[in-house]
Amino acid sequence: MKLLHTSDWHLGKNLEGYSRLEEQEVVLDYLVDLVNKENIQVVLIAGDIYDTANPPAKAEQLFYQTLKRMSNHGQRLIIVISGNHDNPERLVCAGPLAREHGIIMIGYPKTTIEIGQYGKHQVVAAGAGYLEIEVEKERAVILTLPYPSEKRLNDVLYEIQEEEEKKAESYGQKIGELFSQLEKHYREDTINLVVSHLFVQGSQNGGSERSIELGGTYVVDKNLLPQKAQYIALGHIHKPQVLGENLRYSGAILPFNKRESKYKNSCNIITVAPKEVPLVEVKELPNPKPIKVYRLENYQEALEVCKETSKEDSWVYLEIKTDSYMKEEEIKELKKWKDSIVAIEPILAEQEEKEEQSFHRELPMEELIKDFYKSQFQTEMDEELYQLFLTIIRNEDDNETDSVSITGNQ
Ligand SMILES: [Mn+2]
Repeated sequence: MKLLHTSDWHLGKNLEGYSRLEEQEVVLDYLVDLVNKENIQVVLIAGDIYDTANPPAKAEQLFYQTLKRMSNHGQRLIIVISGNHDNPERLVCAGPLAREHGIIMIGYPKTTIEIGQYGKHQVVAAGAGYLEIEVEKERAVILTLPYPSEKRLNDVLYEIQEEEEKKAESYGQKIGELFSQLEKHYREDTINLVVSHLFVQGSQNGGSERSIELGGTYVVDKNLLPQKAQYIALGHIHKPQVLGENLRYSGAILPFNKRESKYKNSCNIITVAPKEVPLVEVKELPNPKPIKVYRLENYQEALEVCKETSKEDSWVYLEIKTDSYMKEEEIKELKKWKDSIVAIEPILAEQEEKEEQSFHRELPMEELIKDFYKSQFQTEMDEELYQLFLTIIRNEDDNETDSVSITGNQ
């Protein structure tokens, strides 16, 4: 069986207010060509299809168009799960229409998919959190775990009141327990896979996480994932990475901010048969409009950069050292040369000194977070969020909080 693993499309995401849909379209076009060229039979999309729970109509349109083209009239199976950015109910609401195109959409952990025909293929067995597919006489058992917020996880794992004490178990333990139940569906004559949207320990963050999954609360140890799985297709971290031969983040389809521009984006092609070690090929994705960051000594240098880059398709950040705030005419002049300047950040001399100092000083966590927040969002952290942060680092009992709304940007 030949599969494609991709995730974190974040359709509808903006860069400082600028739409990225055109770029997303270019990359998705590439993926449609790729699945045809490589004769991919099954596509796994591991969550964060959209950037927000309420995506713009154009983003939804792009999603449906892409799935339709990828499926090629149901010749190819596509399995989509929700990530922390997706609204699970909304993501799957086109499911009944998608089915005849061979598209399976899963919003919540422990969802049971209907058995039967999907496009040209079959779901031959299914239960809460798993399905068995048949594609050209080969069978695969796929465990599906869409983003499991702590609340969703409690809802699906413990339905009975008596199990209240189990809620106190760590997030990782709960995930481990769920997987050890699901893993029983694996067989020797099937290809055994997982698709999930999770923060697994060992991941290097991609750059856009401003998450409060600090202190390990929402992190899952990789040893708690099904050891018998031949391939585990993960979404959530935007930087592609290998946590084990069979355990990978495909990474996002584009760099979504300047920190993410430091690495290349890719997707994975997996060729696998029952009982065999899969063959994984990493395919680099096109980056139609790269994000470039320039740190400049003065206004003149900035002007030079704008002239040099005026003809190329790129997003530009200018960080300009200056003694005073920049004049409006100067900003206009820069934008006249380069129209895709996303931000001009004056670095005042005193600010630079402070940056250097704070780098060397050892501040308590309570103060560092305020500085960090201010440097990231150019505004003071509000009191509610600050208190929430304190609660977490002081390790108070916070099990009832649903982390979806406050988890970061990944
Ligand atoms: Mn994401």
